[in-house]
Parts: sequence; structure tokens; C-alpha cells
Amino acid sequence: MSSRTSGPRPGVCSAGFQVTTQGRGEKIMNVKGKVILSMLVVSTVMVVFWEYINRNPEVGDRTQKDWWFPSWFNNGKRPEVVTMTGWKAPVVWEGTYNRAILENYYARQKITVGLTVFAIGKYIEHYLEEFITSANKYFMVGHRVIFYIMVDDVSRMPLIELGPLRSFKVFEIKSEKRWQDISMMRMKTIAEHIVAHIKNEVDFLFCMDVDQVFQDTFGVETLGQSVAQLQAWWYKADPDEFTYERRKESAAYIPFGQGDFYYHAAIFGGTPTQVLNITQECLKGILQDKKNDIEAEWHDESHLNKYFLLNKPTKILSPEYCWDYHIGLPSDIKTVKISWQTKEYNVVRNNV
Ligand code: UD2
Repeated sequence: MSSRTSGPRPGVCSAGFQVTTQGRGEKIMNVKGKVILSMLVVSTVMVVFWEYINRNPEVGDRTQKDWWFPSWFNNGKRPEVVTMTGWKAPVVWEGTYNRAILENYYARQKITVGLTVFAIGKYIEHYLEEFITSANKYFMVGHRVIFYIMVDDVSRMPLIELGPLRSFKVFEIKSEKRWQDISMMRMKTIAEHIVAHIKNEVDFLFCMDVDQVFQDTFGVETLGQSVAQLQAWWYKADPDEFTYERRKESAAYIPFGQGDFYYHAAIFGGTPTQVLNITQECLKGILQDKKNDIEAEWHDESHLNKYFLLNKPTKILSPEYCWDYHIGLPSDIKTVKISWQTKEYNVVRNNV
């Protein structure tokens, strides 16, 4: 009897039962652990995937995103020219980029790209139609584009038929007496229009001179946060030779011994926020100079060079993107995307 009462009660304290209980507990823990682990793996994969599809392709594979960004940019392809700045911004030359990778990315993002251009006075009849017609053909093909056309007389706007995904907005602005002010005050007008509407309409914005013609595809490889253009006549020169503003009194002053590149004001761009900053800062310098009765040697271009010295562009376009055939065609210029028109200042400017 005693042995029966003191013996193990079946189902309560038999060794076999205890083992069974522990086994279930472990199994439950194991299952929980596996669930937590797989949730962790799934969420990590989702985060990486999310980052991957939203990655910034601009800086590409040579900087901080190196380990996951597919190689759209290969700076080893053009060893004879500078393809990477000291601050790791790509300098885009023909042969260095894989446009298909970027097309894929930007098509998914469904981007819209804006392009501002000014034609004041005789520049309307002389250059506007050819500029827009060629841009229609070559600028950001396959993507939504809005041309922002600033003229001083809308009744003289040429009739231009645009392709699909392209639209334009025309604005009548007041002219300035001097061509120098027409050129410089573009900074003011662009900034005002970015604030008023452009910032809500496009993902990227380019600002260009009108006296040039697109010759070949100007594609998504040019897009970036802040984009500067190398000036065709100066891309091989030493910074001390550049025609920077050298007078201390000007806001555009750059001392000898400083400077990275000589940038061309005929093309610059970036996100609307960055372009707003560029144009507002340049305008500030221009107005400060006016107050101090000084005008920078190359007007808006001098101020733009000062801006990009202090605020390094995140992407630079080779002179292939804005070439002057009067230089000839050296072997490092592989495909000209835009070419300068012949300058006919005495014909088109109202003061020389
Ligand atoms: C150079 C730069 C230009 C600017 C200017 C400042 C080139 C190709 N471009 O241009 O970006 O920095 O120097 O000195 O080197 N415009 C009119 N009507 C006018 C005058 C100017 O519409 O009466 C507009 C037009 O869009 C023109 C732009 O302003 O393309 C710049 O003027 P420009 O092309 O006459 O000056 P340019 O060739 O010296």
C-alpha cells in the first residue's frame, strides 16, 4: 500500500512524463525561435530590397553605395580623361555609363524632367525653334519632359510640335536693357518659377542657354542632385588659367591657387531644391556686385563657378555634353550631345 501511495503517480511525476513535458517546451521554444529568426530574415530582406529599389544611382558604384548599386558607372573605361573628382563625384564621359541600368531605375520611378530656356529679343527668331525641336528629339527620350520657355513676347513664339510625353509652358517675362542683365537675371526668374510651381512639377530640372542644338541623346545618365557642365574650351587647362573672377571686390572672386574645374553656365541642373539654391545664391552674388558697382567678368557664369567651388556638384558632365565645333574634334570627344551655335553677338544682342 505504502509502496503504492509513495510510488510515482502515473501521469504526474513519472520520469517519462517529465521528459515528455520538457520536450514539448523545447519544441515550443524552438518553433518560437524559428519564427522570430525567419521574421528577422524576412524583414532584413525587405529592408535591403526597399533600399535597393529606392537607392540613389547618382553616385553609383564608387562611393558609399558601392556594395549594392549595380554598376552604371565605370570610371576605368576612359583612362585618358578625368572621370572622378577628388570629392568622388562622377564625371560622365561617353563610354563610362551604362544607360540601360539607369533607364530601368528611372522608368520605375516615373520621373518628370524640366528644362528652362530663355529667348529674349532676337534670340527668339534666331535660336528658339532649333533648340526646342532638337531637345524634343534628344532630351530625356522616353521620360516625361516639361519645357519652361521664357520669352519677352509670346506672340513671336514659333509653332513647334512636340512628341509624346513632352509638354511646354511659355511665360512672358520683362526684358532687361543690357544683354549682360538678360543673362544674369535668368537666375532670379528661374528661382521664382521653382518656388511658384516647378518644384511641384518635376523631379529634376536643367537650365540651358538657347544658342545651342542637341545632336545626340542627352539621357538619364546626366541626372543628379546638382549637376555642372565642363566648359569645352577649358577642360584641359590648369585652374590658375581659368577665367574666374579675380577681383576681390566681387562676390564671384576666386583667388589663384583655388578651383577645381571651369564650369559652363550654358548647362546646369539638379533637383528643384538644389537648383533653387544654386540660382538664389548666384543671384545674391549678382545683386551684391550691383550694390558695390562691380560686374563679374563672365557674369552669371562667374557666380556659378564660385557657387560650385563652395558647393561641389554631385555630378559633372564632360564637354561632350556641350561642345564647340570651333575647337575642332579632338579624339577624347567621342559623341557630341549638344553643340554650340556660332556666336553672332553683333546680330542678336541689343548692346554689344
Ligand atoms: C556665355 C555663356 C552663358 C552666360 C554668358 C554670360 C556660353 C555658350 N554661354 O554666353 O551661359 O554665362 O556667357 O556672359 O559660353 N539671352 C537672351 N537674349 C539676350 C541675351 C541673352 O535670350 O539678348 C539668353 C539666351 O538664352 C542666351 C543666354 O541668355 O543663350 C546667354 O547669353 P549669350 O548666349 O548671348 O551669352 P554667351 O554666348 O556669351
